[in-house]
Amino acid sequence: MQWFHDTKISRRTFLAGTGALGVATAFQLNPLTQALVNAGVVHAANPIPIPGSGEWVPTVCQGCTTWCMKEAYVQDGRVFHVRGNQHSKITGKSGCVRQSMALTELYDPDRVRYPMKRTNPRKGRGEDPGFVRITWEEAMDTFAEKLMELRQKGEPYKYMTTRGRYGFMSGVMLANITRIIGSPNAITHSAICAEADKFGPYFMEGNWGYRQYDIKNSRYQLSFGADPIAANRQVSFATREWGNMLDHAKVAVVDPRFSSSAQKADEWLPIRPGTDSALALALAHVILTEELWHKPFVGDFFDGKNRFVSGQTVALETMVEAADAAVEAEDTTQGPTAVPTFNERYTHGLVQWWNLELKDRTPEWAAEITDIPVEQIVRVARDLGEAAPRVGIWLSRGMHMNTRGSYSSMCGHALAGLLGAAENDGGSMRFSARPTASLPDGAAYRDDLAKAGIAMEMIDRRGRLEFPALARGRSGAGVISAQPANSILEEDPYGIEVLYSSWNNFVYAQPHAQEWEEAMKKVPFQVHSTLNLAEQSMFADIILPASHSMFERWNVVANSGNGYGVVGIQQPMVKIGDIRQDESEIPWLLAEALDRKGFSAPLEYLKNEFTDPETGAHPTNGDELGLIMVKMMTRPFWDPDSTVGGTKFANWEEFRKVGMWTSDHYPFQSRWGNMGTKTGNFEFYSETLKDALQAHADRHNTDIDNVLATCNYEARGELAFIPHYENPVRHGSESEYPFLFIDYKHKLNREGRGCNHYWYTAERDTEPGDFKFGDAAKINPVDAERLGIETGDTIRLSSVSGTITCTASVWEGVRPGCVVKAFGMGHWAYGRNVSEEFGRTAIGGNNNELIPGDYDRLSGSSVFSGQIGVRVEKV
Ligand SMILES: Nc1nc2c(c(=O)[nH]1)N[C@H]1C(S)=C(S)[C@@H](COP(=O)(O)OP(=O)(O)OC[C@H]3O[C@@H](n4cnc5c(=O)[nH]c(N)nc54)[C@H](O)[C@@H]3O)O[C@H]1N2
Ligand SMILES: Nc1nc2c(c(=O)[nH]1)N[C@H]1C(S)=C(S)[C@@H](COP(=O)(O)OP(=O)(O)OC[C@H]3O[C@@H](n4cnc5c(=O)[nH]c(N)nc54)[C@H](O)[C@@H]3O)O[C@H]1N2
Ligand code: SF4
Ligand SMILES: [Mo]
Repeated sequence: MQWFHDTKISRRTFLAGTGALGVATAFQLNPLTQALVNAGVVHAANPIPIPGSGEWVPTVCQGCTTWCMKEAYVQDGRVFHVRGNQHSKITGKSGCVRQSMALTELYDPDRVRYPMKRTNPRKGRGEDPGFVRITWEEAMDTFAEKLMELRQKGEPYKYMTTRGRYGFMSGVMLANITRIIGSPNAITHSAICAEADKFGPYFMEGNWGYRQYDIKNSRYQLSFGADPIAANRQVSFATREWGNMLDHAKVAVVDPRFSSSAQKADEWLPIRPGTDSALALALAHVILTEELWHKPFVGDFFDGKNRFVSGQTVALETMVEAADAAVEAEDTTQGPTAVPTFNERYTHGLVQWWNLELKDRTPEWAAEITDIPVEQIVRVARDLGEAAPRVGIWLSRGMHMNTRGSYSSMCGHALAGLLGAAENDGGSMRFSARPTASLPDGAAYRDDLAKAGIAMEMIDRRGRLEFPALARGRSGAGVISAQPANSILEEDPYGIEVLYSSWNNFVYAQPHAQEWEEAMKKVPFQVHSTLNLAEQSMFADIILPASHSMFERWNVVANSGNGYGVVGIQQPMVKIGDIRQDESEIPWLLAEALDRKGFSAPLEYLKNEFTDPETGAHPTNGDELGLIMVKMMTRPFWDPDSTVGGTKFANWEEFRKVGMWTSDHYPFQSRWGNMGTKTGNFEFYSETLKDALQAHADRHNTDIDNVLATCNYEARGELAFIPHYENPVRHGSESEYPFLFIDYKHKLNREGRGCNHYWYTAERDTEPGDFKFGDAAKINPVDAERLGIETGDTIRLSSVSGTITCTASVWEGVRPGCVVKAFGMGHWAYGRNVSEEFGRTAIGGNNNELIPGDYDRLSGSSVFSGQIGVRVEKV
């Protein structure tokens, strides 16, 4: 590969004490160039690259879950620039503000550049792990030895892998090899991400997944907490199109925080936290009483007369006189007959929903609960009805990652059904098909020990009575990402003795982070595959320096937007230090190390099952494995004999140069009547959920009401199957913790990654009310005056979970009674820019030390929003 260079940058790692900030330059550089030199992006001696002599190499950004198709400009073995892939029908060459921060992650002087081992056996905050450099061979041999000890004890299930962000090849290392070793415990971060987001869409329209929004053709966007121009999953596309969209669509943003999107919206609805479902139900109430539903999708009353009157039930059937033909024929056998009062077209259970729930959910009722005025609720409902079906209903973690959030998700998404916006032009639709080929799972390589191991209960307790985790409608099919900490501490179902964490920082990113810190002290042997030393690393015994996803590895990543599904490849274009590709080289090295210890199954699996589709060759090392996996997965797109639609390529090399495949445009309305639910229709009364709950209850010899009571939901009887209101669960009493905490993603966050970056801290004030270099907790001036707090004061925030210290910012964009704070600061161990003293002291505080450990158990999700009580005190 001529475009692959090892730049051999010999910077010392953070703990070895790097002096990169002090790069000596013989001449004065302007501040921007100096910053680039400091970050290692350009050479001090020759800071200006010769233009035009490099090349654009396609790749994919994974700075957030938008997963944009990109091109990186590589010259002289360095990456200088990133832009949208010119072939992308979602973004073209454009990109969000964070795309360039990928470069400073790549060239972060604090990156880990070689494997290390811990020399201090004591684990805990403030303990210096005493990392020292080791070889890859020693690292992998130690890892393999620990796994072999577990197998020798007959306890391979005490091995756990955790993953945060990932590429599509991650399953080989994290799940398939783990199962060959004999553990079922491949734990993903999905349930601290947004599983509740999928709950409503699945149980109403059969889509366990996120949605794309046809904003180019929409006439109304209603956001429940989403801030699409700053976060969520369409950021580059939304930032490009939002301005144009404002010319033809109204926007209403429901959020206790005056978000970037709210600032550009027609309506801001600063809702009382945790009460979104009341608002959604009241909107539905008005849409029905005012006959604003989309009849071509939902249907109509048999005689066209609206019977949805507040407070009144509607009969499921109505008696009608005999048909005229029977009267004319004097056929007296045909008396009055019963017909459905409402003829539903592509939906199911509208009248039951109305009778069981909606008839009483008036705007007046909702106004009391939500604090949103009746007139505004009615106005938004009417505008939605007028714009239907070209309406986007945008959900977010803020509205559904709460204790009863599965039902919030249903309440919100139900509006897409009523307005005919589901799977429709100008509305929202599931992700487009992106038919990558799957990789061989290695089942044939599991011996009896492995089979017995993977039959053990999983560490996250999924499927227990109190953890239905109904992903895709199956009891216990979803992950409960936060639960392992508790399981480890209680040794129920058992303890974990070997942990491999890949691309995650659970000690920082998990709610009630203190519990992860405690649990990690208890796991005797841990490996962290990471770019930077992070809080998670501080508990690790072995550090594996991983490739940067965008520039240093082979992988496949797919996404959807603007009606197109896209599949892109990441490819190695540079290499910093002695790193390895996390999803191909690291599994290969582990398999080799296990082989050296006499356990050959993982290596046989990799050598036998993976074949280059062009040459038939098998891999002989991890880099080859990476390329082969990419070619195998993407074959449907470049094999000339393939029958999948979308972009056509003649061969692999042609595909590699473009770097991405694009599907045909989304076929709107094609799923109407074929939704993938039990009835095939959009289920306002979810027969699909009824079956799933019944199956879970049967598994535990109980009834559905008991499942709901055990899992802390209020619904009993048939309410369980429809979108309905549940009172928010408040964590902490109002007297002790009078404020409610609002956590959100800063527009510069690249999940937990780009944070050790000068721009990240220096430009934090790109969110209004935030400070440069600081960690702001924003409160309303009314509250500030009452508490005698001014901007710049040091304040202490406390909740039932813990206490953090940060800086007050008095800002009108917060609903009174709330504290708004961006996720992202409060790292006690990351890098020089984001920790006050690495390994000990953070700048500001981690929101997750305030957020309690609680669940929305039907989806398995962790709680991050709803009503988290906090106390605010001036220090
Ligand atoms: N900038 C940026 N974008 C990202 C990411 C990132 O790190 N940075 N990460 C990506 C990832 S991993 C994910 S999962 C998605 C998540 O994207 P979203 O699901 O959109 O969720 P969050 O960004 O976590 O934001 C929560 C939002 O809810 C609001 N909120 C809080 N409480 C309430 C409430 O009670 N009601 C309402 N209506 N709103 C409330 C907050 O103000 C905030 O706007 O974003 C992705 N996009
Ligand atoms: N309070 C609060 N908590 C949150 C959220 C929030 O909005 N508020 N968001 C939640 C959400 S939506 C998510 S998805 C999770 C994310 O949380 P995690 O799943 O823990 O993921 P990250 O924080 O992105 O993981 C960061 C780690 O991965 C390493 N890393 C970065 N790039 C790579 C790579 O290419 N390869 C490898 N091997 N390692 C790499 C970094 O150095 C760092 O150690 O956090 C959740 N936690
Ligand atoms: S940070 Fe997110 S939105 Fe921005 S370019 Fe990367 S993947 Fe796309
Ligand atoms: Mo996420």
